[in-house]
Amino acid sequence: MWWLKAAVISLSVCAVLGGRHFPPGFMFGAASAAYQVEGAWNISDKSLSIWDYFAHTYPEKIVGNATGDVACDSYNKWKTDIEIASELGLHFYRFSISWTRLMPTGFPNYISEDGKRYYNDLINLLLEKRIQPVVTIYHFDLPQSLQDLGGWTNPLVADWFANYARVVFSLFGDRVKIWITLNEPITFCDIAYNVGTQAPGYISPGVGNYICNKNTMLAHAKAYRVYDKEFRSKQKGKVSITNEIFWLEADTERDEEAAEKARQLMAGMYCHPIFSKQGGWPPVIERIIAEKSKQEGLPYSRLPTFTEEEIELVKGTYDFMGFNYYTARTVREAKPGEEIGPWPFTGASDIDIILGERRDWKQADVWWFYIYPEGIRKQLAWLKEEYGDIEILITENGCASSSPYQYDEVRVEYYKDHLEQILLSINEDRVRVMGYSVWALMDNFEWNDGYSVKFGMYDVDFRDPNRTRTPRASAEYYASVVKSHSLDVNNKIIDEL
Ligand code: PNW
Repeated sequence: MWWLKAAVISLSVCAVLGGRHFPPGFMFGAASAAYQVEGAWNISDKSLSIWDYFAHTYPEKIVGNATGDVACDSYNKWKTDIEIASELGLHFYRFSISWTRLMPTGFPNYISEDGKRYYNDLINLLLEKRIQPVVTIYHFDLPQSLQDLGGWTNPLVADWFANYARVVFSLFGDRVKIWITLNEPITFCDIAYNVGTQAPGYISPGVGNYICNKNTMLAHAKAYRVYDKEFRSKQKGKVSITNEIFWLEADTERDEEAAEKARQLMAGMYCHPIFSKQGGWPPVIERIIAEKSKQEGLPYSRLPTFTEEEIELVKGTYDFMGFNYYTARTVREAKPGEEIGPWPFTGASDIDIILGERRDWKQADVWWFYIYPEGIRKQLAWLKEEYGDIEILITENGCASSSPYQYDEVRVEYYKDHLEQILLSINEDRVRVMGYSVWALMDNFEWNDGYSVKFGMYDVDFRDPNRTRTPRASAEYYASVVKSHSLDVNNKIIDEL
């Protein structure tokens, strides 16, 4: 009965290794975004996006007056990008499409041949190298011409976006099977309109952010419905949205209610309309903003309501859930009269909360970045509890640094600690995590931080016209994780930690 023995041995090997192994089919990837890497901002028939305009018009809002004019020059260096993705052994590469490169007028009356060629080349070579393209349709770079018409605060933006998405599906959907409609609407609604540091740079806290929030939900939903009706049966892909969520933890036991309120604001405003059974806004937030608006003498809520039809349109428009995780905060109720800082992400002042950090959370050398690996597991558990047993793709996770160091042991440790927590989520909490993507494949234009903040597994030399990419220790570590499909890796970096 040799086979029985063999079976028992292999089962016990699995049991020993199981804890450190990722499930079969679990996908490892890395990510980028068009404006952050492509450069070639005015090449061919490409028109201006809001980030082209913002970086050129308000250089003082970006560290070192940096722009994405050249960035990593991925418009020309895309083959090198695929080479390094290949070197890492990635199962997928997540990149985004530049709306203004593909559809310079913003509308589907004109498709750029050059834009079409660029993304076709990229997708085809990825597939040739057996790397699955995971495509974000929108990553912060709205056509400036649509911004001039109000951008994300004009309700028509939902149709503009759905029409753009239709073009993208029809051109690339024969080969792209995983789609992210919008990346982090919280960033381009809440940061953008609460503090004005992101394009388009308007400040309208408590008003613009909520209008934008509603319109992103409709835009995502309309694009999803387009895929459903016109493409799904032929193309058989999956479509969702990606949200960025900080894990928000009660400061003390007494603060649990405040923490839950904060989660409903940060996660709920962008998840509840899509992923919950009821749809619409998270009730607690809808109620609070309505009350505040009344106190302010408004005859209606600053939070635009969803009609019944809109609730139905948006509800259930997902095939999985995209989730970006970087960091965490503590939450407590504000004391009466206590000033609430200009916290960019939330209408924190609308819900009277104060965010903080724990002393034992290590800080990466970037101001907003506290390292709390347990937060990713807690957030995954919360999402499952709140919205049900949905497949989750971790579309971004990674560590910021301000130094270009080659030996980036903080980043290596960050990946290892977060991947350990993800394994616990999968094995203990039974959360269906389908894959994991590092932000970022290489250093790139980090929005307001310009090139001063780095996330790359590859260093990019931005003084070199060649934009040479050089692997860091984290690249070597990640490649060994991907290769062994586990955290049991022979890697001297880990031994030295
Ligand atoms: C994400 N914050 O955005 C984006 O998807 C990427 O484009 C970006 O490069 C990456 O994270 C790293 O920042 C964020 O202020 C923007 O907390 C802002 C914050 C976090 C993430």
